[in-house]
Amino acid sequence: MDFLGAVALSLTICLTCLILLSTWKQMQGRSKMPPGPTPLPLIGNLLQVDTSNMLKSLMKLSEKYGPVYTIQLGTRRVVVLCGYRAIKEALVDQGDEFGGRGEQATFDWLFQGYGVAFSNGERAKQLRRFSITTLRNFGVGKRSIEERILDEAQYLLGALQDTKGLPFDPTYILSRTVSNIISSVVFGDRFDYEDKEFHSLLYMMLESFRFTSTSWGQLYEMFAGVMNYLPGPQHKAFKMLVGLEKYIEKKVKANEETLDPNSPRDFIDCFLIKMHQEKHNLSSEFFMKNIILTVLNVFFAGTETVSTTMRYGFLVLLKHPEIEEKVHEEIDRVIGRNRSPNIEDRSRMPYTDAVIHEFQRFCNVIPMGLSHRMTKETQFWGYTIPQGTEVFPLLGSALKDPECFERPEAFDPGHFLDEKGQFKKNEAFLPFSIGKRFCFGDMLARMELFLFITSILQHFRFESPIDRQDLDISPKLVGFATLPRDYKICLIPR
Ligand code: D3G
Repeated sequence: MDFLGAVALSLTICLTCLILLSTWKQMQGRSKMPPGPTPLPLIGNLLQVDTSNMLKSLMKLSEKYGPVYTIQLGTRRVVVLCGYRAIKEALVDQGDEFGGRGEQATFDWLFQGYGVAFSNGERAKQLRRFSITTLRNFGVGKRSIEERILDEAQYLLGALQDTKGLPFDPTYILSRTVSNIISSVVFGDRFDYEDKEFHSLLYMMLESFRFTSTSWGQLYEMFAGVMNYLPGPQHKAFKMLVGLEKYIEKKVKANEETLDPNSPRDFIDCFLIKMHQEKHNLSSEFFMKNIILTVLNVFFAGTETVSTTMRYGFLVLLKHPEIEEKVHEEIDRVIGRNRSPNIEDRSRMPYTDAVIHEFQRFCNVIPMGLSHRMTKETQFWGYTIPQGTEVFPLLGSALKDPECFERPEAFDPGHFLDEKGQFKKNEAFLPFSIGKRFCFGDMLARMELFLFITSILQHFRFESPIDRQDLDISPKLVGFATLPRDYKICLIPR
């Protein structure tokens, strides 16, 4: 056999082995798992999904395979939970078993299992408890954070005045304001709106968030192993994440040099103090890598989710001025024009509260939630799910569950109002997920949404520079996040 023949033969053998190995891995323990489409070797069920809208594809597959099914996404075998009931019975009723964290390939590239959001086991437990306590100590859920939000709202109103009623893209004005709240908790201070470094942090967050929501980003979710070695936009996203990590590392170092253990200034100080207290504990989770990456989790999640929801919400209001009008009416009646809103107003403003809930439901900011993982082999709905299997709770499928919402595809604040116009809860409202790993920034997010939105609408009304008919409120990207289309808005003082 000549040399080329030998090469061809070895390649064929290698490929055959790879295919056999992949098929064997895909089949392992599958018989008792939830049903699902038959995977092909190497690519799994790639051909059955549309990476430009994974939520839609996965919901469509559940019409055939039911609310609990198995899918092979490239190298990952995933159990999909579709609809409120499946999500609740898994994440709440069997919370311990479903409480592990799965992958988010882009973010995992940097996080590698460290930091509060993408970790597992004892690490996740310790970091989560610490983060919740520390946020609370810095006023989250209390009067002091309310005051911080209202102060920031004044800066926001100033920036909005400066637009002089001319059309502008609201993305960065909103993200600066929202980010300053979590920044003052984690870094001890707000940023000036003109701060160039702040702009670059916001750009890095938005761009990496955007990447995870693109078709390419979703392809990376399936084939991270190979795509790490191929050129493509994933490398730009990595660069953005490294930029964020470097900034936080710098802040942590600066805090270390000026630390007074008796008066912590921010979240970072608290973490450093904890690290000191536990320096003799070999199994402590409070070390440098976990500080940096936990701060990055909190900073990122605390910026991008709320600002995307507000940006999407304002586009919806441009499309539906009759809804905006009713919010104005309620603000004028309950708060008036002469004082700032406060959090107690919310319970007296059922319509506004319903509109904000409907923003969150309709915007569906994290449509497939964060991936979970089975902590042990578990029986669920008559199936056996092996330990380590990933689970996608399709939060978007609960938010658009036709059993729970009358017109799931429409924007309708009536979803959260009873016949008397009072606020009506809905158990399928799960934008923050549920169970052991639900979002612990929920209170902060809800406070920000209420106070920022009412502050803006107390002082301004919205106008669209283009014809309302031409505004498209369907999403631009649906992947890890849902992102609205680009638009411009005019804010007219009222
Ligand atoms: C993104 C990057 C790093 N850490 C957290 C996130 C993130 C975005 C949205 C959520 O987490 C869900 N709370």
